[in-house]
Amino acid sequence: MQSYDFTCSQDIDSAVKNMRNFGITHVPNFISEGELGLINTEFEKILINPSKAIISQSGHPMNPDGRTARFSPWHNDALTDFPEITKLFRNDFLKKIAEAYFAPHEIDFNDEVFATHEKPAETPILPWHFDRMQSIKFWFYLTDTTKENGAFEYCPSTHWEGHYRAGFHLSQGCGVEDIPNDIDESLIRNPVSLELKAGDLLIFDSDGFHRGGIVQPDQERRVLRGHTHPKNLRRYSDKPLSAGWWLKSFLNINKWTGNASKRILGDQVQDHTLNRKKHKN
Ligand SMILES: O=C(O)CCC(=O)C(=O)O
Ligand SMILES: [Fe+2]
Repeated sequence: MQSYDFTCSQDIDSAVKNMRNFGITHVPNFISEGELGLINTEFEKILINPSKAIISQSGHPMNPDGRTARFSPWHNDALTDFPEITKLFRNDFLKKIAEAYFAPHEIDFNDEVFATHEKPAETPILPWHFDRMQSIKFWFYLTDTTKENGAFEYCPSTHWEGHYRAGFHLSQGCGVEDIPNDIDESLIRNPVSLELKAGDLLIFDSDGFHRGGIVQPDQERRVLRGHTHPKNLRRYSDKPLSAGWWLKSFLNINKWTGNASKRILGDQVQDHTLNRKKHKN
């Protein structure tokens, strides 16, 4: 069995400690064999069947033959239409980890769940980035997954860098949607490919640098992931007169304070991190 510096047993304190230190944690054998079969069947349905608990179903934003669905495990129909997936993302152990990670702040626990089915392609499922919207994600592969299947990659401990990058841009008056988040590949160090068994639990802070791998010919990747956000999180667009709206306006003094509110960078040492609006993350 593959194990990492951040692998731990099913224990809240160890998981939260790993999340703090590495931005990621791996808990082997979370879903039983029996449940996995049922979850795979529901996964196939969630991508195409109609249900009021489904928010959207579409092609994958970056994987040409892939599919994705967004689902609310808290909708009244969720437990009837997709019982196993709903129970998985309402799980109390997951909730306790999320609460402990953000305490004393309140959270929206797994307010959205994504099912993604990726197919062979020439390009990575997603390029190196950190998410513009703050979250932790509960992630499960539904089949044993290696690099051949386009395994997820993460740079442990970069969640601190993403956290402060995002905070810096927001305080400078950049909107959430405009945060430069596609990381220049030449800055990537010590990436880890998450080659895991079906049903292992992976949790990561999406402020850490991460990407999807490349699905090789004749392979597939099946992922279920739940997104947990801090409550009342600032979203992509700002309502007039909201805090974010004022920060974006000329009244934000940080826009006028030059190098008093930021570090200088030499012309040859510019940051080439790009903003990307091609897909939601
Ligand atoms: O699908 C992948 O491997 C990357 C997913 C991702 O970027 C995310 O969940 O934030
Ligand atoms: Fe992401």
